[in-house]
Parts: sequence; C-alpha cells; structure tokens
Amino acid sequence: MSGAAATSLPRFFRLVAFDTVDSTNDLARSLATEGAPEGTLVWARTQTAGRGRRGRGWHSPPGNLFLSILLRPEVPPGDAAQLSFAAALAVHDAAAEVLPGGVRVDLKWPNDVLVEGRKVSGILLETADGEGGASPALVVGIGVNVAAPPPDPAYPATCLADHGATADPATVLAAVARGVERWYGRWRVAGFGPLRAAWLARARGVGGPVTVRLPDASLDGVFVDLDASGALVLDAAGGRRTIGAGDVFFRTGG
Ligand code: BT5
Repeated sequence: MSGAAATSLPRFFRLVAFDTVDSTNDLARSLATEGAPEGTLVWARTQTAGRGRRGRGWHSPPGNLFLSILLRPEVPPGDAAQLSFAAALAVHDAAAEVLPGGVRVDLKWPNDVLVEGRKVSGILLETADGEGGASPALVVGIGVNVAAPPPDPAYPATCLADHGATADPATVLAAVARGVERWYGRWRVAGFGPLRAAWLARARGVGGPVTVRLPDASLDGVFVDLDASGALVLDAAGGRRTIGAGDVFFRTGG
C-alpha cells in the first residue's frame, strides 16, 4: 500500500490495496457481499483478469490504475446506473488535472474518457448482492491507462504519459477518488440533472454523426442528446432511437 495515497484519499474512502488481483471488481463484489461499508476502495497494481463490458478484457499492466469503489445508494438499481457518469466525470477531471494545459480531454458515451480522441479510461458498473437481503451494492470499476496503452484495442487508445503527464498511479488514484466523492455528493443532493449537464459540456460528438454498435446491429445517425436517464438519443434514418447500451464510433474527425 502507498502511504502517500492512503493519506491523500478523502475520509469517505477505506483503501484496500493489493499488488495483484484477478479483477478489482470481483474483489469489491465479494467484499460487498460480506458487508463491507460504502466507500470501500479496492486498488490493485495489476490485474490478471481485468474485465470490460459484455465479457471483454481489460489490459492491466503494472503502471496503470485499477480501482473499484463500493457504493450503497438508496435508490432503485436503474437510477444507480447514473453513477457511472459520476465516475466518468471524476476521471475526466483527474486527467485534466495531471495533463499539461491544452491537451484535449473529453467524454465518449457512455463512460469512456478520451485524451486527444483516444480512449484512456473505461468504467464498469456492476451490482453485488446485499448480505441477508440488504439492498444491492454498486461496484464502480475504473481503469485508467497511466503509463501504457493496450496492444490491440477495438477503439484507438492512449495513456496519460504519452501526453506529458508525469503523475504515478497513486497520484491519479487520489485525484479520481476526490472526483468520485464530489460527483457522488452532487448526485445525492441534486440528482442526475447536474451530472447530465456536466457530462454534455465535456462530451465529444454531440450534434454530429455517429455509428452505434449494438450486440446484433449497427445504427448510423446523429447523436442529439443524453436523456434524463443517461441513455443516448440518436436520430437515425428510421426515426429517433433511445439507446441504453452500445459502442459509439464517430464518423467525422470532430
Ligand atoms: C470498458 O469496457 O471500458 C470498461 C473497463 C473497466 C476496467 C476496470 S479496471 C478496474 C475494474 N476491474 C475490472 O475487472 N474492470 C474494471 P469496454 O467498453 O467493453 O472496453 C473494453 C475493450 O476496450 C476491449 O475489448 C479492448 O478492445 C479495449 N481495451 C482493453 N484494454 C484497454 C485499455 N487498457 N485501454 C483502452 N482500451 C482497452
């Protein structure tokens, strides 16, 4: 465990640090089932089975950042899914903090953070069963490429170091944790509205042409909005569609 990171985390968090785990999300879910409190933060130097969405893998070498935060929001699971946007905003702010001025950081629906148009972070939100019928816990998994990008990503990727950041994983961890506490706090007080507005202000491609890949189809259209639940609103050839999950590709350089 890094003493520096432990002391610079907001008091909301309880740090549980490892050298190597299979997946910080799996570990956080087990801790949740055992009754670990809200704010438990699992941090690992490396993962042997890091996971993306829909069973995809997450490249997890030492030097990058892997963490999972346990939250216990008192709302229906559908609303809790909005917290993935809190995490994306936190990573956005942390990246902007450690990168030199003038480097472009923006957000790609639903939860990716891009540096100069390339993916630097991914977020995986999962639920964990509550102990003895307690309300389900939420695990917010966050991966940030601090020192190395993956070899063969489906979407162009990068790392913070390649754009001039000198921060180590512990420093980025502390910045991300501060952001999660800040955005989670705003969500608890004011709901999704301020997060939606902040996300849209940092998003890439709003108003422009995108292709959205779904598990069994691919849709071309204009990315018109983020709706009040966090879904992507797409004006496609066949009419307006509201999309809850998918992969976005931009069709122009914008
Ligand atoms: C995500 O999935 O972007 C969510 C990634 C969440 C990772 C964190 S790390 C801590 C916690 N513990 C876990 O086990 N997971 C979470 P998705 O949008 O499905 O992106 C995965 C795809 O991105 C892969 O299929 C690759 O093509 C590509 N990829 C893999 N590793 C990458 C990396 N390090 N950076 C950028 N792209 C990557």
